[in-house]
Amino acid sequence: MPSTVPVLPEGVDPAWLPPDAFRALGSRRTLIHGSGPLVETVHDEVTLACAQFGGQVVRDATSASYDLVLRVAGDDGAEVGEEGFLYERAAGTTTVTAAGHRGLLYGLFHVVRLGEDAFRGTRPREAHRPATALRMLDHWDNVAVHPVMGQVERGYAGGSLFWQDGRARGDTERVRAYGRLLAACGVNAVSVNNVNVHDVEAHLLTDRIGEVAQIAEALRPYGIRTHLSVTFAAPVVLGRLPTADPLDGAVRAWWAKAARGVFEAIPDFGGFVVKADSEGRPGPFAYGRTHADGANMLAAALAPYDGTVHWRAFVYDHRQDWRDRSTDRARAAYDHFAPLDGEFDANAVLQVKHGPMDFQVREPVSPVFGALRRTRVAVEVQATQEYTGQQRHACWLGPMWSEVLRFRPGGEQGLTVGELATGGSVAVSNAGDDPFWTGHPLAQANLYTFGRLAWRPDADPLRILDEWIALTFPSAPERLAAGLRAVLRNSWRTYEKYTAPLGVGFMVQPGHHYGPAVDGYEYSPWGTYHFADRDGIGVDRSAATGTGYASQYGEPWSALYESAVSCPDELLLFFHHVPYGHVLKSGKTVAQHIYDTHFEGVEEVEEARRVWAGLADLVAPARHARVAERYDEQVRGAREWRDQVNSYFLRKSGIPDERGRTIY
Ligand code: GCW
Repeated sequence: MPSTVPVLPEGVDPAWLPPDAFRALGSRRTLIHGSGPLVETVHDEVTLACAQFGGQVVRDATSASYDLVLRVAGDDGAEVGEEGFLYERAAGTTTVTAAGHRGLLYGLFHVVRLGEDAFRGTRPREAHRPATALRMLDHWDNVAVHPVMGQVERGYAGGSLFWQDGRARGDTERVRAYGRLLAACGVNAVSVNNVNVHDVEAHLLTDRIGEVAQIAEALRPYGIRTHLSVTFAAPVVLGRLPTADPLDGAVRAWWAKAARGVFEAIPDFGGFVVKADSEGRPGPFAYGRTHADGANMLAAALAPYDGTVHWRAFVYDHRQDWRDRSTDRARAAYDHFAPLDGEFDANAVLQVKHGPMDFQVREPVSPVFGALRRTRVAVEVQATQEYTGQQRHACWLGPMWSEVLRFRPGGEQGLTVGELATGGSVAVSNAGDDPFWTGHPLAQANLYTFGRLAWRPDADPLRILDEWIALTFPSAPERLAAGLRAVLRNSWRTYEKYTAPLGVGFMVQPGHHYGPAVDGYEYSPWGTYHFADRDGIGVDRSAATGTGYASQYGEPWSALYESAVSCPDELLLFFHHVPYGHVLKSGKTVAQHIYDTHFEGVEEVEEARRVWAGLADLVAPARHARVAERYDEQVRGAREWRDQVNSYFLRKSGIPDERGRTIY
């Protein structure tokens, strides 16, 4: 039997699973007990590690003592569910007990993460289980290269891992390697195509489902279920029906048959992801139906097979008149979906972007999480750095996602977003066929952190960063670990400093969204305005005088955001239009804050580049060079942002920099 463990193609970076990360495991005596497909994966993993480091692996024996016992024990581990495991160490033996084979795989990677610590001292029984059953990466991958968006929409890591030359890749070794990386950080679902489903990709649902099945087969040994983005218009474009009306009998029958075909090809298929009535995609509005009608129709088709529909809440008017101040894009998800609360079927999940706009460097948490108490929701973040430097800039998003997941929409006593998102955690993937997987090698930390936060939304992101460092650089001296921490831990805040200030968002080049253009979207139909004039800047979203968005929150948030006095500085311009002389809680005026943060942001990037240069002797040359080259671009980009933003506000406001620095 060939091993499940993929052989990485020549030149591909092992990311957080280099052989050395398995040293502690591979040099021990391990007993594996139990059966199930993923137990075979666990067995192959341990076998390979032992072959490399001199350990031993034994199957289903009883006597003798082992350093590590990995066992599937049915009832014994039942309290931690299908994917959880119990972990303990006593009398020189470390034991992982799982109720099912899936849990054993996660238990194995837990041992890998602990390294030598897994084999020291004693540990009382600990229960580990994921916070949510769905931890998914959405790939915005096109099968055919799109004339504008390319192979991967908003992709900054080369081509697709799944699709090449208009078809599923024949060689699935790399796909399996991806699945392995994902399993090691806790991800268990992947959606394999873009939510903007174009003509070619529509066929994956029916006549090209075999290609999806090929991908599913490669991911399955690592516990990953495959999902598919589908177009709402499928009955028309594929089935040649005259309508896609969700209440039409023939349309419903068409979807039921399509779902049957999918599950015949992929028995453990996860479900559909749908972007409907959004940015030009077809949806139920065309037939006078609601989004609940649309989602429930697909839920009904999937229900016989336990499939789930992930229906995206990213629905807004992208043909807005900038002259009309009463429309507010931020309001859209709540306005569309709050009235439908309670109307979605049990296997329909509403997938909500973490903020009300679109993955900006700083947004408030979407009010939808607090409003929909009778709907299963999933939280969607963006690992692909569309608005946060496009994997040319180092920007570790762990702290931002952690803030979102720990936010309590109902106030201190209420549940967190991580707890409310019972429908799962989803990230738009930042991976592609680039040798480093993510373009910027340090962007691997975002992918890893997402998986770990999906597993445990209340985890400390800095500890996850340390985990990633220890796995990725297993024999790293402390100087390297300290350097990596230094360049990453605050990189999100640094990025925020040199880009759009105080939560106002955008100010990017239209279309590709890279680099500054303060007024890039100001008079466009997209609804992403900052309203800067000679006197002030910001969007009045208060209930008293603005768009009323602030009142979509419950207390204490609606009161906090309503007033410019109580609104947190970092969100001030998201919620309020204020004069440049407005004094922030920090004691600085808005104008001075803009100048100061933009100078600081650039200095911080310059410092990060220096720190990275000083690590050259500790990092493999190819990786070091790739990151160094990205830092050159980040420094250039940050200076461009600084100078455009500072010059813009100096010219608009006429307020000089207190410190007399050069502004153009
Ligand atoms: O962030 C925006 C992107 C689009 C994307 C859309 C979405 C897939 O600019 O490229 O489309 O969001 O989330 O659907």
